Amino acid sequence: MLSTLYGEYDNSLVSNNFGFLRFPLEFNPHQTDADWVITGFTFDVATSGRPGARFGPEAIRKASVNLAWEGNRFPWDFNLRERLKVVDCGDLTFAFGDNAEFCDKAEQHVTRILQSGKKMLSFGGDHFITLPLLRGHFKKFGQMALLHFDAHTDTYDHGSDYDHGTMFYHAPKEGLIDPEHSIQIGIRTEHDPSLGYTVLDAPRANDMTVTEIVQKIKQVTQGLPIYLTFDIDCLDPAYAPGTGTPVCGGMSTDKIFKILRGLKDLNIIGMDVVEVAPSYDQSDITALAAATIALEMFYLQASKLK
Ligand SMILES: [Mn+2]
Repeated sequence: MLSTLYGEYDNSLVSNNFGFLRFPLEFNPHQTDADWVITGFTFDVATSGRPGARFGPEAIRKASVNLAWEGNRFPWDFNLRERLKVVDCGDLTFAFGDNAEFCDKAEQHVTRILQSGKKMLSFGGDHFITLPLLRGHFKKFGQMALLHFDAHTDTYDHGSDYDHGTMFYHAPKEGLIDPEHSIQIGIRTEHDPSLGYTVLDAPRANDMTVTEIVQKIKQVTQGLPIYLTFDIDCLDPAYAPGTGTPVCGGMSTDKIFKILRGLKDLNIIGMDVVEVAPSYDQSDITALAAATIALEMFYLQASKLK
């Protein structure tokens, strides 16, 4: 424990330099009155292709500074800061190379924050981080519906226990999520339809209207708390080149924003944005997309409160 201007904090859990959207940095988030807590997970050793998503949280926070000036974000009619209290607790620290330790530490961190009555938005890191995040959320919320935006279903059963293509094969086996109430949107790689997930593949989602997609999401996820996970490669590489495994034929930022804005009535209890790898980015386009998606997620949550 160190003494600081702000009291004592346990610096073995978190570190970093500046907060998303200039939200305050708070190393003791569980002790604050925040509604939502941001954490970065700089873990990318479960990546199958091009690594580098460990630098995602830093890139997203940096890009978010360009979004901080707007009072009422267009097209919303209120100021996020007046409705929702958000703090950023920096990045989780862990011993690099010890994946089991990372899982334990991530789960403990989530558990502690949720137990203190807050909700979490997390930045990856590769998509593997969602598995320990789901384990932590399960302890508070029980079995969840997964609302999953991605080019890949990540339901493969090959690879190691620490593979960013396997989380949603393992999560239902651990009882964390119910595939029958879960939906995967933007998929454009091979997958096994027998696993029970509803898949709105990218060709179909691109042809459907936003209203039709929102209706489908509501219909499938009905009845369970929803965990929202957003792999930035759901977006077409034109909108998100800076990611480990980009796939052509994806979705646009415009359509994604409109879908997110339609989810106001849903009970979304946790959110993440993963797989931003700034080394492959151009002009911060991917980091800006991820930062804006996270901002829209917060506006969505704030829009429920009046
Ligand atoms: Mn993916």
